[in-house]
Amino acid sequence: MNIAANPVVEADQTIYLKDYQKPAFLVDSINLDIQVYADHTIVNAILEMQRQTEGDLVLLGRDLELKSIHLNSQQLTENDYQLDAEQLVIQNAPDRARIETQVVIHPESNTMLEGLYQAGDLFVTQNEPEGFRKITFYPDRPDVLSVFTTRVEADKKYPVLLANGNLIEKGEVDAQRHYAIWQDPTKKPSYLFACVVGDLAVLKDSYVTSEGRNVALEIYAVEKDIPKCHIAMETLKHSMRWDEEHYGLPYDLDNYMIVAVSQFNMGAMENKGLNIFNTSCVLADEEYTTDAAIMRVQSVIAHEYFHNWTGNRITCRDWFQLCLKEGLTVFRDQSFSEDLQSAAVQRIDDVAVLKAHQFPEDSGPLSHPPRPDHFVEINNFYTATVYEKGAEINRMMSTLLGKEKFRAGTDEYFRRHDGQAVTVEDWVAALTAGSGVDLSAFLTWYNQPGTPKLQAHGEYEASTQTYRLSFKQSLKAHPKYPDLKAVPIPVALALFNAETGEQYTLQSEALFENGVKDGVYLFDQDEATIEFSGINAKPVVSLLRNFSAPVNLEFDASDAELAFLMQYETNGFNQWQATQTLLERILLNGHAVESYLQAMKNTVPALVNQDPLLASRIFDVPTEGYLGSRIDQHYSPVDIQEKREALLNTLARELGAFCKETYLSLDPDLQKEFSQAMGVRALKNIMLSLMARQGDTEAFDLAHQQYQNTGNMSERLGALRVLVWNDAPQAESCLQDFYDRFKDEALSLDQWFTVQASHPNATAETIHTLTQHPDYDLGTPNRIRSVSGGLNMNPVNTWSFGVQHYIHLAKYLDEKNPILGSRLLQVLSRWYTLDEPQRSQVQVALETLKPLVKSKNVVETLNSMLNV
Ligand code: B3K
Ligand code: ZN
Repeated sequence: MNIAANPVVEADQTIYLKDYQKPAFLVDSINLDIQVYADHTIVNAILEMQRQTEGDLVLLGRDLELKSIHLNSQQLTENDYQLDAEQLVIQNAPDRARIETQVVIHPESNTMLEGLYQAGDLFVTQNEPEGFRKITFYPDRPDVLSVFTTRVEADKKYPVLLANGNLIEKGEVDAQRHYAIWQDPTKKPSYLFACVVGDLAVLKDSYVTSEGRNVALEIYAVEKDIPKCHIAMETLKHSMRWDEEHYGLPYDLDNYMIVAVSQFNMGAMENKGLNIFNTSCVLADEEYTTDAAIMRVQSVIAHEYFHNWTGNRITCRDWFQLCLKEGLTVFRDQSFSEDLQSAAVQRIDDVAVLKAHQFPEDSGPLSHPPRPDHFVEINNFYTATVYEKGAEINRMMSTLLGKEKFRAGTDEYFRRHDGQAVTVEDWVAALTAGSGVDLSAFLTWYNQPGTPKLQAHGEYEASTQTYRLSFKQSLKAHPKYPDLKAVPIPVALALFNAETGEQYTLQSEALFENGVKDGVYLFDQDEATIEFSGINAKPVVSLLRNFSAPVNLEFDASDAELAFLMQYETNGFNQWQATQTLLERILLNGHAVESYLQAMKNTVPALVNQDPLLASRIFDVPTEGYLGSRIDQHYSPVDIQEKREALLNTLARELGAFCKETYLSLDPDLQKEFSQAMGVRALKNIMLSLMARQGDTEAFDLAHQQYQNTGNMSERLGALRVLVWNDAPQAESCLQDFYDRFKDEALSLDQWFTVQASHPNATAETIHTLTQHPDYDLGTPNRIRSVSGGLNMNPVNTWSFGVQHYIHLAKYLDEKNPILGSRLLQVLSRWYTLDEPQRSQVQVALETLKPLVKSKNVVETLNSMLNV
């Protein structure tokens, strides 16, 4: 009998990419029989295994109570195998091995939300990356692909019994219990296995693929949430069409199911034909969820659907290759979202996330290459670097190739590798072969950490009408990666006539020889200079248009030139980028605020009518967290906050009349498109918050009216935020009203927690009160995040009383839910950049946590964080 506790990190448990070995045995098929009871679950498994290479037969298993094991019908005794907390090993196994096991597991007490677990009245699975080994003994690694047949049996009080593939049989066991048998025709790795047992309602639809396959679509949720599943269903159909049209990829099964679960560690999971979703990523309804949440639902639905090809049909050889499937799938879902709304705003939002999370991660103790070469706990590597920087690498290659060649490359990838478990090298090789362009230099991006610095310097020579642009790239030294190399950087650029605002055409033979093609220069050395001729006056230059590479750009453009770009740049992303660069100079380098204010006054009024969504983003001011990450020396969060507040107050004062006028003139109900209405709502909320900064009671009245007169969550929450954050007299009654309206709507109630936790003047007492509230629940990650995430919106609060909050959670979750515990602890990873005495205070708090935690997840994160 084997009951292993949560594994303790002993000795060195580091796993290295260089040690990869093929598994000795593959699995042709697996028959699973899962019998769910109230206080235990019995899992019978039959594995038909076949030798592929020399070595032991290794079955991975964790927290399993082994009842029996047979090899080719012979019962094995404890002397026939070696069993420890992680694996069962049979030496000298025959080349064909039929392994039958029976184990008992305990989903009812599984708080880690990994493997099979009970969430309220529902039993669900989460097996990526290594959860399947908590269900049965199996070679639980992504390069073992097998055909799964699953029998699920449970009490009839759970009418829904689901697993991957097609339903081939269902029936009664007795008066009390029933069963269903599912077979998945496509071979898959165990991390894509899923099953669900519960009492759920279903929204049904169908879709006919480009090949004429009729696919039954089903979204399962609790009855009262079914009306909130329509947007997800429409998005699913849209994604299916989009993948056919853009990548030539049709769906391959007769059904596609999605199940909404309220207790889930991340956003969603792409299990083959049976996605499991956090309710926050599937339920979308203007009354209960915000516009931002609706956009997220659309992107996650598309993301999981796109995994069917990039991840499922072609999977990863090992977990070091995680960014192969995640980076490519994020790039695909970002492109999909760019088609749904303003492409510029989608890019702005994606880059804002990259800069706010990935850049700081990559410059701190948790920095790692998009494809790491070692890890202790793979769950710690579902990071912004793997996902977001991984996506940027694909975007760079696609920018360089252009649409047609990129498509030829992806076609070749799917042609070569369908049904296989592959590596990043395989991907780049297929793209190269299909497009005819050698992309092998991009492998460097996958293999080294850090955000490259790109320095650019321009010089204009009037006598020859020549403009010269010099580039230099560098990377900060990294102790673990001494051989850092130059990377290929596609620099999308435009030159503008400073007098007329017109753009120069950049199509000439000479430029082509310089390496500039279709407005993109591929800079792939340490240093280089390019020349533009026929430029009749000193131009204003816009670099990295659309953020064509994930680098830190240092370009000596003047503030006036940035202000010019805010007004005349035709690329919406770079228009926004110019505001952000200017603001960073004002906030961090003491530049004067005037050119920014003037440019805002020149730009915004026209934009408000043309593109309210873009106008709303032009009001972005870099977050305190991002600004902190841009300071090289030690810094004080309070200083940054004061400067940022002062800037916002100036903006509010200068644009006071404009804000009010704009607020009163805009009406989201007059917009036809969702994305337009969303833009108007976003802009109105910004206007309201700027007005309220002046302590203007009229602004409070307007917010109060907005709160009361709307049925839309973005409007209601925007108003509530303004009232609560400014301690308006109406705040208390609106908070109470919000609670009364939404106390039974978990996602809306999460917002109620967040709005209070993110109050700029929140205190330890505020957080204590929220975490003691009867609706606070340590078993529901969304609820934990609603407070922890809200608190972290204010770094001043995070780094003062917040430290104890995160440390306390990490300690508690270390045992209960280490995946989440490790993630929350990472909020503190930049402690070493603080001024004294805060730096030492946080360090002591982290050191104190060290002897108190045991899980690989939290221990690895804590060790890395302290090792700076
Ligand atoms: N592949 C899953 C993530 C699994 C995370 C495990 N800790 C969701 C996604 O990226 O689509
Ligand atoms: Zn993914």
